Order: sequence, then C-alpha cells, then structure tokens
Amino acid sequence: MAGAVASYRRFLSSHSTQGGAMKSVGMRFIYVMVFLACQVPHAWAHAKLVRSDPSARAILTRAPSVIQLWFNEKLEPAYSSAELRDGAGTLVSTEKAAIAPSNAKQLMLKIPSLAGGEYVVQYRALSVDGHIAESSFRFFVRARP
Ligand SMILES: [Cu+2]
Repeated sequence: MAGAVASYRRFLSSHSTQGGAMKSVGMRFIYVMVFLACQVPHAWAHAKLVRSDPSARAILTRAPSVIQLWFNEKLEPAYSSAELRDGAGTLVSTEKAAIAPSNAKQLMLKIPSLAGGEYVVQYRALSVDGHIAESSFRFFVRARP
C-alpha cells in the first residue's frame, strides 16, 4: 500500500516535471521565435546583390554582351529591372532586364556592343517576399588600341 502510493507519487512527480520541462522548452521556443520575429526583419530587410558579372569596378579588356546580377533572394519579374548607362548618364541598354530562365535569383540584361569607357549598372530588384534591393555600380571597358 505504502509502496503503491510512493510509486504513484513518483509517477505523478516524474510526469509533472517532464511536462513542466517540455512546457518550458516549448515556451522558450516561442519566446525565441517571437524575439527573432521582432529582431530579424531589420537584418533581413533587404534583398541583396550577391555578385555580378561584370563585377563592380571591374576593368575589362573585352566588352560584355550581357550584364548578370545574382541576388540572395528569388526575384519578382515584374518589379525587377536593371539598366546600363554610360559615364555621362546616357542610357545605353536598349532591352529590358529579365530573370534568368534557370535561376529565379538572377537578373540578366542584354546590352549593345560597348565602346571603351566607364559604365554604370543601375538595378532595382524586388524579391518575392517583398524586399527591395536598389543600387548601382560601375565598371570600365578599356578602349581597343
Ligand atoms: Cu527578403
């Protein structure tokens, strides 16, 4: 009888501590998630250009025929664009930038053949989760001798 009560108590206490531990882990998880949900959007708030070809400040001996931009997030085709201007700010690109068929994070801009000089790639990309990356970078094409 006393043994049965003791084991029942053990059962109860082991169960309640286990339940309590699980509950607090669960609550801690929720607190962490809420904390992250409040903190992280600021760190993640921007889609980012990961790399490009040509890369920023590249000095090229052969002019590219396409500008390629890789972002950290999948892009919204309708709201992602890029254009190429020369050093004086005149629009050089004649086509619209398009998402690469094989990569939703890649934007491609076909460009006409370039003379030597400085060029500026301007881009504005909207990721599918609503973040915007907007910036520009320069590259240079060496004039052919
Ligand atoms: Cu995002």
